[in-house]
Amino acid sequence: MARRWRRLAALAAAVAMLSSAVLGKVPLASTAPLAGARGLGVHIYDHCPYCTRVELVLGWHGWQPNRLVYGYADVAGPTALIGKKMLPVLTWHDSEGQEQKMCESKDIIEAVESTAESTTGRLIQRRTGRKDLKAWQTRLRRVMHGLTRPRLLQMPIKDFAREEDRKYQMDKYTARGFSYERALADTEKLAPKVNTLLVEFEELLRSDKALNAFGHSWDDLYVLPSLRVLTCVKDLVWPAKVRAYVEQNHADAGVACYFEHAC
Ligand SMILES: N[C@@H](CCC(=O)N[C@@H](CS)C(=O)NCC(=O)O)C(=O)O
Repeated sequence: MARRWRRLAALAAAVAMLSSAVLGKVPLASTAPLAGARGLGVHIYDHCPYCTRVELVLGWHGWQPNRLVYGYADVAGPTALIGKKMLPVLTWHDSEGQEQKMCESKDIIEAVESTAESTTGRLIQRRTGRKDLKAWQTRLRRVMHGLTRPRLLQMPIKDFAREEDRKYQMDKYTARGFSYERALADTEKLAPKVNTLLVEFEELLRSDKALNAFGHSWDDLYVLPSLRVLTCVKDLVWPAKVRAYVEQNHADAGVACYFEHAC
């Protein structure tokens, strides 16, 4: 019986290794996937929250990857990387000069964190599951997109530089019932709601740079990209502490916010 279980376990491990290799990911057993990595490239959409969380962690760890931004309607570019139109993707050459690619923001962040473990140490603790934070995020999600979707199209980012890129985003959300006209007409209704949420957010911050007193965690990685996207909305009033939290964390990572282009 025990031998049978051992055989099954060995088979499961082999399947895990194989699927990892097929997907171009580093097997989880690797403790420092980016050790000796050269020519790091981070392939992103500037406005994408999954991409921002990856850029934050790379930046906080001092990595300065080549930043490759794609037009939102560019299907061929991302597909050439991983076989589907989805970003972020991290690319690099390993210590043997082999090209490596990794998708899924969580996997990329874990690769960065586990590689740093032996040198600078991990920076990101697990998500806490704070109920106050979860409730706040749920309320924000309900009202933020009406403000951000139309305005992101006006930001000077490669994502939406071409007419076809803007059309791609509009078609995507219009097909789900989102109305750009109605959203813009609702600005005066939506902005005060988000302003209230920003005031409430100040109370959730338990240190200047992080949501929790112990430092950065996945709580911050879920929230900071949403707050960054909100920086494209001119009508919002940012409490000083909240603005400092957003600006400082992005500045530390070398990631620009949209404050100066807000409309
Ligand atoms: N689970 C993925 C999600 C990535 C994702 O959804 N990326 C979006 C951009 S925000 C994407 O590439 N969408 C392609 C499209 O909408 O055409 C991750 O965490 O990396």
